[in-house]
Amino acid sequence: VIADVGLGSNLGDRAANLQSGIDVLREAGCEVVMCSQVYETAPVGPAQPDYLNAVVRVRTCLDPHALLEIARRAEAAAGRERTTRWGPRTLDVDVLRCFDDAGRPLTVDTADLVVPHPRMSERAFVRVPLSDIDPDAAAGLAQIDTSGVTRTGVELV
Ligand code: PH2
Ligand code: MG
Ligand code: MG
Repeated sequence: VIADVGLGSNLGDRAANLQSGIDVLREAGCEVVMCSQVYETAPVGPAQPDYLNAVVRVRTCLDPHALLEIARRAEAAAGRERTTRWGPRTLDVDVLRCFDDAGRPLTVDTADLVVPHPRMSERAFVRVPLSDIDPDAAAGLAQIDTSGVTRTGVELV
């Protein structure tokens, strides 16, 4: 499975938190094949600090639910506390899209996981980094407001 995974952080050492998310994905056997730039983004939802956001593409033999499990483990490892919905967090790891080995999109629609992520296309903090790793995602980017999204010099490895 190829999966595009969104990373976000707006508490603590944000860049280190994003990197720790990537590290946990790798330890779980995900091969990181592409990594977007890191962007600083205005918060969507309740007032809270600005985020750093990035998207990585991974290749894995995990199925989408197993990947969700790893995402939660990565969030917990970064000390995430679940408070309010859309509230501030040290690390958010979202399974955005999945593809089978032939490159066909996979869909999941269960209580705990919906893929593709239902709100990803209208969110500039997802679309802009996703466009770095997928030129198709760049199409239509002009139609959404990307003014709250700025590139940082931060490099994830
Ligand atoms: N995540 C949210 C809510 N709001 N805003 C930004 N800029 N970046 C995020 O990653 C984000 C958000 C819930 O997952
Ligand atoms: Mg999220
Ligand atoms: Mg999430």
